[in-house]
Amino acid sequence: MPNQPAPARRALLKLLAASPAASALGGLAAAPAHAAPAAPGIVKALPAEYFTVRGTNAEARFDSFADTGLLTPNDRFFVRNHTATPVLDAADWRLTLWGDGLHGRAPVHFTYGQLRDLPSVTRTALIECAGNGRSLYASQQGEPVAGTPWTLGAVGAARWRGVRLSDVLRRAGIARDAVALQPRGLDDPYVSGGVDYGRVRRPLPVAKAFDDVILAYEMNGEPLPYDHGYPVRLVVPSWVGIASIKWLGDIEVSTRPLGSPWTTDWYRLFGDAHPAGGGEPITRQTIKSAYQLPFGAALEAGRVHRLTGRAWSALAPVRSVEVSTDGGAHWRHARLLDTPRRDGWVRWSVPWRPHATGPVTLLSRTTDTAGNTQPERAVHNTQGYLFNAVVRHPVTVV
Ligand SMILES: Nc1nc2c(c(=O)[nH]1)N[C@H]1C(S)=C(S)[C@@H](COP(=O)(O)O)O[C@H]1N2
Ligand SMILES: [Mo]
Repeated sequence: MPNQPAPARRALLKLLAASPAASALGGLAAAPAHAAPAAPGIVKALPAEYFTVRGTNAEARFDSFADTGLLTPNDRFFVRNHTATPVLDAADWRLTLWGDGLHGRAPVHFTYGQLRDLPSVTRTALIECAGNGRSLYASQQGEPVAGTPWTLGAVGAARWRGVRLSDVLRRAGIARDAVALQPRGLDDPYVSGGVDYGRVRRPLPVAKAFDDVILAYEMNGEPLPYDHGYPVRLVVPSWVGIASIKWLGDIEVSTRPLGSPWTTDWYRLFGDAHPAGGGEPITRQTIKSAYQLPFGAALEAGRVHRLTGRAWSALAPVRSVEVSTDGGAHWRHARLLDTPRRDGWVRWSVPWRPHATGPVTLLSRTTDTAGNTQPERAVHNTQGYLFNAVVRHPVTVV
């Protein structure tokens, strides 16, 4: 991608130019040189113990979630940027709604202050990239896929505060026959392979918008961080991360179905197991579990280890987690440490005393209350979305 270094420079210049922002971020300019490998275009610090930088994105290290609670702290939350974080000012930001799906057909604007004055709601939801776990298609199933080679850390849970999208749509005068919305971000247009795809945007059915979508301005009790969509982002619970448009600038409201490259070229399933020309645009995330342990961790023989992890399903609350410490020959139940909820994850633990030294494969398998269980293999698709298989987690007993 020819434009990578430029956004980084631009973001930094924007950041330095925005003096209240720069002082709010305190030590950034003064950060010691050894602090962190920067990702082009990401504002926050990315210490190597918490993040792996992948191009313009930063994956959270899943093993590092061991010392976090049910919510992922803002400074530990993964970042998925198509281009670069724009450092925006809430004072001159506004949201525009427009399109033939509004009664008056004239655009309607909301300032940041006007949104803050609407009734607020707070809810916990995971944001998880559609491609979370993508690299396991190759490493575990021998199937090549295209896209950012995430391991399991393109997911996080936060408590979001904001306003219901339905409240904003009603106030804007949404027409009875409106069927589709298209929220769009204010980050730079996405250019790849010499093609300008325009600003990041993806259609959302009106039915989902009226169900549980919020326009969030707070994340875990703080104003949204720049990298996570300041001043306002969409949070679309249980859907793939791309639906939760950051740095929201405008929403088209339409009486006809809408499309964008994010529903035609990407975020649908292509490949032998799928309809020719691709499946329907993907919506819901899937079911997963993971150990909070580095791949290849060394564990001492002859003593009891408390293995911990997390399990989540976008389809229904988690019902149980089974683990195997012998490559899948025997399974037992892990203890769930949280009450399973929709749109959240649960922490789990299991004691293990390994005897023989050598390599071992740990497995974990989530089942949810709708009866979905992680399969042994995920169904391949060329872009590596929706990996849901039981992960084979290698460790060594020493
Ligand atoms: N405007 C805009 N919104 C966006 C993106 C983006 O690049 N630009 N990335 C999307 C993708 S692919 C994901 S997975 C989530 C990631 O949210 P996060 O960076 O806050 O973790 O944001 C989504 N919203
Ligand atoms: Mo994503």
